[in-house]
Amino acid sequence: MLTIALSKGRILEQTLPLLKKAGLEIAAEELNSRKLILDTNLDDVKVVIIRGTDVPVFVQHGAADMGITGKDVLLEHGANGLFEMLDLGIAKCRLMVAAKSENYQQGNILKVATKYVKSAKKYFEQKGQPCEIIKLYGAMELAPVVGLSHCIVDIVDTGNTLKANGLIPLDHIEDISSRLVINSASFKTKNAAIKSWVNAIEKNL
Ligand code: PRT
Ligand code: MG
Repeated sequence: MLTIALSKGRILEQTLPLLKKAGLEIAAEELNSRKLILDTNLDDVKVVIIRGTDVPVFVQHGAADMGITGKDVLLEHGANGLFEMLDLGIAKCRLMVAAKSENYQQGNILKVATKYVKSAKKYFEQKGQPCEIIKLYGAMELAPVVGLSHCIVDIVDTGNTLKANGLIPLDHIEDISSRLVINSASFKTKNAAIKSWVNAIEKNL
C-alpha cells in the first residue's frame, strides 16, 4: 500500500492532471466527498488531500509515503525525514521582499512581516541586515500599509495583489514551484514502487 499526500487548493488543480498522465486517477465522487482518505483507480494507492503546510509533516513521519507541496512550504519545514525527488514545475511563483517604496527601511532594525519566518530570517541574515520578524498567517500585504512592518516577504505571481495594496516587488529571494517529496524510510522499504511512480510522473512532465 502506498499513501500519497496532496496539497489542496491551487496546487491540487495542477497536480491531478500530472497524476492522471502517470496512471493515477481519483474519481470525482471521491474528490467531492467528505472523506479524508480517498480511493484511487489502483487498489494499492490511497490519497490524502490536506493543507500544503501539513504535507511535509505527514511525509516526514511516514503517514504518507510521498507528497506534493510548494518549495516555499518545504523551505520552512526543512528536509528532516524526507527527500525532494522532483520539481513538478507547477504552481510557479516567486518568494520576494515587497514594500511601499524602495527606501523602506527606517532605523537599524528592519521589521519584516511574513509567514515565511525561516526563509526571511535566512535571507536578511545573509545580507547582514538585522531584522525583527513579525509572524503572520495571512494578509501580509496589510502590514506595511498599517505600519506594522517596513516590508513583507511573500509569494508573488502576477504582482496584482501587491499592486492592489500599494506595494511594489523589490528583492527576489527564491523561485518557487511544487515538488514531489518522499519519506526517507519508504524510499528504502518501498523502493521499487516509489521509483516507478517517480519515473512515470517525470516522464510526463
Ligand atoms: O490559503 P490557505 O492558507 O488555506 O492555503 P494556501 O494558501 O497554503 O493554499 P493555496 O491554494 O493558496 O496554495 C498555496 C501554494 O501555492 C503555495 O505554497 C505556493 O507554493 C503556491 N502558489 C503559487 C501560491 C501562489 N502561486 C500565489 N500567488 N501561493 C499563494 N499565492 C498568493 C500569495 O500569497 C498572494 O496573496 O497569491 C497572492 C499573490 O498572487 P499575485 O498573482 O497577485 O501576485
Ligand atoms: Mg492561499
